[in-house]
Amino acid sequence: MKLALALLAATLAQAQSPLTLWYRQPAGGWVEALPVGNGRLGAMVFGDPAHERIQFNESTVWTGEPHNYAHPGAYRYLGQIRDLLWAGKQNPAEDLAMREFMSVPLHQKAYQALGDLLLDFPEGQVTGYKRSLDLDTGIVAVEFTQNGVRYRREVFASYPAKAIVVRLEPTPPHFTAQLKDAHTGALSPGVMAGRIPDGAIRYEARLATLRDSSGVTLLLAAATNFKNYRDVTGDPHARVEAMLAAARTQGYARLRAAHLADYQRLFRRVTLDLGTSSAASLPTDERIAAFAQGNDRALVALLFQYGRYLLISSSRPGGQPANLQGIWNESNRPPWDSKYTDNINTEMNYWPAEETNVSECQLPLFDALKDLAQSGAITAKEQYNARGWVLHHNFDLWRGTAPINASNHGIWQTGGAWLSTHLWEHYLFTGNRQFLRETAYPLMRGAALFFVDTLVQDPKSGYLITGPSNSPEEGGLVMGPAMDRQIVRALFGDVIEASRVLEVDAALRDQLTGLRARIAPDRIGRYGQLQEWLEDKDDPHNQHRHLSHLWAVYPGYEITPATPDLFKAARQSLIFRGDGATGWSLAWKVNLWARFLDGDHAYRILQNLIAPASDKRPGKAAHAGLYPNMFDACPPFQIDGNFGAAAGVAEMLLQSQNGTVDLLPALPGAWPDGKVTGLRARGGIGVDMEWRAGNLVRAILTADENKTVKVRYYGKQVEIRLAAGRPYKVE
Ligand code: FUC
Repeated sequence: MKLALALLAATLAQAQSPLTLWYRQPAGGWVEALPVGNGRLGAMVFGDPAHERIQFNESTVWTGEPHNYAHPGAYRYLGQIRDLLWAGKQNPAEDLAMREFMSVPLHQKAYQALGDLLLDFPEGQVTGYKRSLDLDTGIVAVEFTQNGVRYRREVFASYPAKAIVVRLEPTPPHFTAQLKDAHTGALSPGVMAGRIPDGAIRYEARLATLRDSSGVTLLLAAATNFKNYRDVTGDPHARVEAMLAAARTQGYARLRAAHLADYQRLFRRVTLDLGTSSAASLPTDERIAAFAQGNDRALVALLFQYGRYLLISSSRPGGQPANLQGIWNESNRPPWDSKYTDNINTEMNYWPAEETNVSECQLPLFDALKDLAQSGAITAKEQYNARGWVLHHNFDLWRGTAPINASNHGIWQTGGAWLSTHLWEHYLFTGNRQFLRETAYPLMRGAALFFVDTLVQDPKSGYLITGPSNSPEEGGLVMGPAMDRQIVRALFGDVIEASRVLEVDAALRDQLTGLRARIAPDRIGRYGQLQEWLEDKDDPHNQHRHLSHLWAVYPGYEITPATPDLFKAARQSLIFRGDGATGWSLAWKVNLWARFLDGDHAYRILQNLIAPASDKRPGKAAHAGLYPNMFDACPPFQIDGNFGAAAGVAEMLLQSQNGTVDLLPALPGAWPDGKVTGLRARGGIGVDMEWRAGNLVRAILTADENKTVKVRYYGKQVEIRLAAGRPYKVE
């Protein structure tokens, strides 16, 4: 009896744990299944008692093979394309570019599914079913009672053990385990190996079964022959064997403990409490459905922490960066190839990395930038006859950097420049000079050199502009869109600053300073809007998902309250764009409204984001929101919205751009009381805060190094002196 009560109490406590997603039924479809991942392996757990499906991915399973996509000699057409654009002949310019200036081939390759682990158990009546994902442990659990026995299935992806671990407790009367190859459909009990039909990737997945007195542990390892974007000479079999050999020497308790130690070291750095309500005791799918009718503050905190969980699970040092779906993909023809779209989506994936204290999760992106700087140098040379490196609006496992798909939106020059600003931000947040010197600066410098060589003078205004380019993804091929100019100004500014910190490249610094001042400034148009293009041609009724010209407000910070006219115009542009959008666009709007210091408006956008998503079905409109598993829907599922939303919540609570640490800059009325610990501000500063009735009770700032910082809260600004490692209380 006592035990039963204790069990019941434990079950209830878990049901209401603020860090748990949970459901009363198995997943009906993929967007109901629960994700686990260790950065290289990802899996979706469906949780059917009798027929478990664990669909899994490995991050280097892609179509294609090592390939350089640059279009040899394309630079010979550059002048002609520009002249056509300057003569107002956009269609002929796009046609010429389509013929002579595009990636070879025109499309990049696709991320693939790898397989399913299928577990079959005896059928039978089940009671007390529950399926959950505990973000505090990174463990998916499936629990139910059958024939009087309470079963618990646990699944996690271990970074230290390099494997997906499945635990069955107690040992079921009997069960079968099979691997199903996502490319051939073949079923096999212990090993699955093959080659991607369209390409050079070979893969192997292998299952090991370990039994002990209290249950069964299944270890799933998978690997490919991918070594790097130019080398596929790895041996998947040897890799998988090595992974399993190491993992199988450990019992379940040790595997679990090692996973917790690794995962919690990252996850537990941040806590967020926005208060709770009765809705918090409901299953997660029901909470999403009910969100609009109430104020389920704890669901916002859950979404925030889920973003951190997903980043830890899909982007770990040594692996690939998080792609359009992170690492989770069921299809061999996924939407947009589940690759890297860097005219917003890839960057958004990393927006929460620094501020929410999982900085090292951004390292895979920086590794990718090292590759892209190499392949992008070839594209720069062949297509622009320029130094440095360039990345257009997509890349793939093979680090394609040339313009893909169509000239009216594929030719967009500032992907590498934008991603390079992440390098500088990483330095600002961490203060890691070695990283700045060895990794960041050479990449940033190369990204800037490309524009030193390619900025051209606008014949009308005399200013410097980029081109041919695009304001993602509208308006076609143009010269000098606002976003490009903002990004290049930011990049040049970052390189100038970095060269000062490192005391290098004085001549380049002067040159960049001179060029930067000549880049066409932002302009205010006839509707009081910030112009998206050089010409005053914005349509105030345009509610396009991309908010490119607002880049300088967020993620950039050139336009701030200190530039009041531009700030007002940018705000007007955002108002014109409306409060609806695709998933990731909503997430961007949350961040933008936070930067406009309007917490209530940011919260209104969050309400649009936290709504049941629906995909396009006959007779039914698609709309953005959250799927039952809280994956964000563009629709379809794209993980950027999850990451952008997590960043947005952080941005509402803390900002640190432009040299001031701003506490609770955009706190909405909906969150009068709360507490957050472990956020990070630029300057290497940790921030904890507690507020009540909308007022800051206390903030604790802890800096990595001695420094003086400006802190602002509720219009008050103070300057404080922080001693390294010593918490400073602001009240
Ligand atoms: C950009 C967006 C689309 C989608 C795609 C992956 O092209 O405009 O909405 O997010 O990336």
